[in-house]
Amino acid sequence: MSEIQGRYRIRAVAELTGVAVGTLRAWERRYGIPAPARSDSAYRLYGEHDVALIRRLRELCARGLAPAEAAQLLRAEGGRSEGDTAASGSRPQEQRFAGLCDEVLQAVAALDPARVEAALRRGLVLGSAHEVFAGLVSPVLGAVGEQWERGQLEIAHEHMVSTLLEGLTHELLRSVQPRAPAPRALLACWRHETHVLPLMGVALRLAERGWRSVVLGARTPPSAVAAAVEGLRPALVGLSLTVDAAPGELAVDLAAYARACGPTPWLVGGLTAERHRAAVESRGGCVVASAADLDRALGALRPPAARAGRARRSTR
Ligand code: B12
Repeated sequence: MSEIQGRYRIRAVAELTGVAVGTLRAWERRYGIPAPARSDSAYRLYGEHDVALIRRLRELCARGLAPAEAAQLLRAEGGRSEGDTAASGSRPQEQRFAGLCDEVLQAVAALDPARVEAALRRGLVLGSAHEVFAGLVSPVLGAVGEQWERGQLEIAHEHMVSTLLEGLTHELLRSVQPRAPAPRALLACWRHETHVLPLMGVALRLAERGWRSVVLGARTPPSAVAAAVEGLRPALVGLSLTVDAAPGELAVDLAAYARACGPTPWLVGGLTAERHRAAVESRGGCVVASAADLDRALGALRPPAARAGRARRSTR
């Protein structure tokens, strides 16, 4: 991959972003995004910011926006990439999504799926896929849970919004999954677990970190994890546990999941995972209690591909 003083040539950028060379040239010609520097011999030289902008443009197109609309949106954002947003601290996430969360919740209360979906879709362009999850999907689910506990919403409301959010998060994930040869994570819910949305949040976070997830989804028994580990040889297995298992059952399950993962590193996360830290660790797994924990765990197993990529670049 050709990189000159921290800058990439167009073929390297095509490889990094999955956007064809011709499309990169067309976006620059038509929309001025990005506007790479030029070398003395007039080659385009893209910086990290340019690469981030291209990824964002690609992501918006994959979410159904026409390239011209996506470019207009990026211009309106001031050409900020996701990293810049975090760095500048401009317009905090909660502010960006606050009005929309309320709108979604009102539509949920009215049992109006079309309105829920319309509001959610407006949120899709307000941040990266993971920001949409953290800023909109997760708060909506939390609020629905609270309103249900207070008796303000029925199970029907919770089911309706969960169904819509499942579709939406799968769509988001498709739009940001890194291409091969990205390292692969296998994600599954504990064998009695139906809360699959937390797992989708994990997949979106992993995508942002350059991992490609295969999501097996709800109620995945150890035997299914074993078969998938055998067939896919993932670099990581993630198991999600929201609802506690019956006492006694968990220990048996843990032993079976540990066998299913074999030498593949495995993480357990979710609402009730922390309670089982000692048991998980005694079987060789690792409990992840926060996003920072996940980043640390990923850092520790930073995939061979990335290490090789860095090494390759530094030799030039
Ligand atoms: C939506 C929802 C549902 C939906 C699920 C839809 C779906 N497709 O996922 C439906 C309606 C189906 C449902 C069913 C049930 N639910 Co429910 N549900 C919820 C609700 C409202 C939101 C959950 C959610 O998705 N949160 C959003 C995400 C983002 O949550 P999160 O945990 O923060 O996820 C992050 C981290 O935990 C972490 N993480 C999670 N997994 C993993 C894995 C790895 C590897 C890593 C690294 C990180 C990680 O990363 C995630 C993303 O950032 C909560 C209420 C609440 N306040 O949480 C109740 C809640 C979770 N449900 C609950 C219950 C009891 C049930 C039922 C048992 C009810 C019943 N009696 O039938 C059933 C479950 C049956 C079963 N066996 O699983 C309880 C659980 C209590 C407990 N801990 O035991 C809650 C807390 C409600 C309550 N207050 O009582 N539910």
